[in-house]
Amino acid sequence: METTITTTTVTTITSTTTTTTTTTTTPFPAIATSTLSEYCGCEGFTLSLTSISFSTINATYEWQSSPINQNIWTSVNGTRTTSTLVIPNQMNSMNYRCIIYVANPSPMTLTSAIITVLTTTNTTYCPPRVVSCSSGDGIENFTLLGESNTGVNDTATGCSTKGYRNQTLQSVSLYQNTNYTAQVSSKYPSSQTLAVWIDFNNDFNFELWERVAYKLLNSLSLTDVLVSIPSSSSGAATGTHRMRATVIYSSIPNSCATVGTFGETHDYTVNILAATGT
Ligand SMILES: [Ca+2]
Ligand SMILES: [Ca+2]
Repeated sequence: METTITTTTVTTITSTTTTTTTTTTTPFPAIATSTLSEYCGCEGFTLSLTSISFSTINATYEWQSSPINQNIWTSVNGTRTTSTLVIPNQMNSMNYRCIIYVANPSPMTLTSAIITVLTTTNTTYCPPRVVSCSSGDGIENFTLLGESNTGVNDTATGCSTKGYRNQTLQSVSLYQNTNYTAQVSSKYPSSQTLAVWIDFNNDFNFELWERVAYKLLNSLSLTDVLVSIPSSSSGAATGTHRMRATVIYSSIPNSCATVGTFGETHDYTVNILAATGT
């Protein structure tokens, strides 16, 4: 977004005097901004105004949303005395604008420039909500040996930026309807709860039925973790899938890390193979 300021200068010359009149027009009284341009299901965002060119004394604000490019506006949360608004979740891509009720020096109603926030929840894998791993919470080592000499062998990983490590270049092949043992450690000694999901239906979401491991890590040492790959009839489709491992301190992890304050997420790739007579 950019602000365009149009300045018109009119100079009138008469035989005896010169008069110069300058008129400045700002096309929008403020510009709507968002902390995210793409909403991906894990982290909400905050709308606010910049380039404000009205008096904020006693002004009130009403944010409105419209399905993208449809110009059908509805109030998001009524009229408020603050110009910022937190949007915790968004189903579809939306436009936002703010109606500004100016009080000073005289009442008038203004409308901000529009902003677009796209929803990418169902078209890409969302990074989880940012949690902290700087105290050692999270995943230090994650090892899972599979078939045909494949395996994830992710060791001494430390604390990832924003608590998220995309290691999907590492791939492990696993049979349907078979149990495996992963070895996982944290750098924090207690209350690190691990969950592992595989997106068997490749819909970019990790549902509860896709959880293949769940274990409390209460040691700095490697802990054996049972990874149970379900049968074909229980949804373990053959082929390539995203695998997500999340550790959260003192809370039950979900794949968006929407609970807890400390933890970390690693993503890997799994190739599910057809069961061989098991
Ligand atoms: Ca890590
Ligand atoms: Ca899924």
